[in-house]
Amino acid sequence: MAGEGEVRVSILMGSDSDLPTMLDAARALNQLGVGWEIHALSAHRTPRQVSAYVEGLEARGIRVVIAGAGGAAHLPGVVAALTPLPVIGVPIKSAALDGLDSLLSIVQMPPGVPVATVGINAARNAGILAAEILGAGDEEVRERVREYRAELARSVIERDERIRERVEKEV
Ligand code: RP5
Repeated sequence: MAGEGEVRVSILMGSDSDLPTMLDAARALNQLGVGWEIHALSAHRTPRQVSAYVEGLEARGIRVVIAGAGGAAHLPGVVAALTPLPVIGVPIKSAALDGLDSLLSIVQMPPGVPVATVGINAARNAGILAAEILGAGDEEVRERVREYRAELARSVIERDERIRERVEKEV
């Protein structure tokens, strides 16, 4: 399964149970017109498949990896260890520790092998960040990110106006 257009982002997750959260990354990339592919492979349960998959990414035109995992969330770090492509880690909210375990597992990488970590369950931000990374070298994507930000600002300004109308009525 892949998003529309040239596939430049890999969305990876440790389990299909992460999918509901990770879909937000695909939605953000669709909105910004960036093609993606998606896989569920585990650093612990399928280490060889992870390695084979990651080693094929560059040749297939992938430029950024988004990797989500929960608990002992080693997938983003293992992917970063296997490729020079930038890796964005998404800590998945876990049942036992509310995702703090996932966050710390992903963010505390050793010097030399970084993972750009977003907030717990913040897969949408991971999608936006992936587009921004691509946008650094692609003016069209950069322009779409700029338009998205302008739209975001418009919606905040609109809500600011509405909140004052509400306050005038209610106070
Ligand atoms: C992690 O373990 C996965 O990323 C997932 O968040 C968590 C639980 O996996 P399942 O037991 O639901 O497959 O590796």
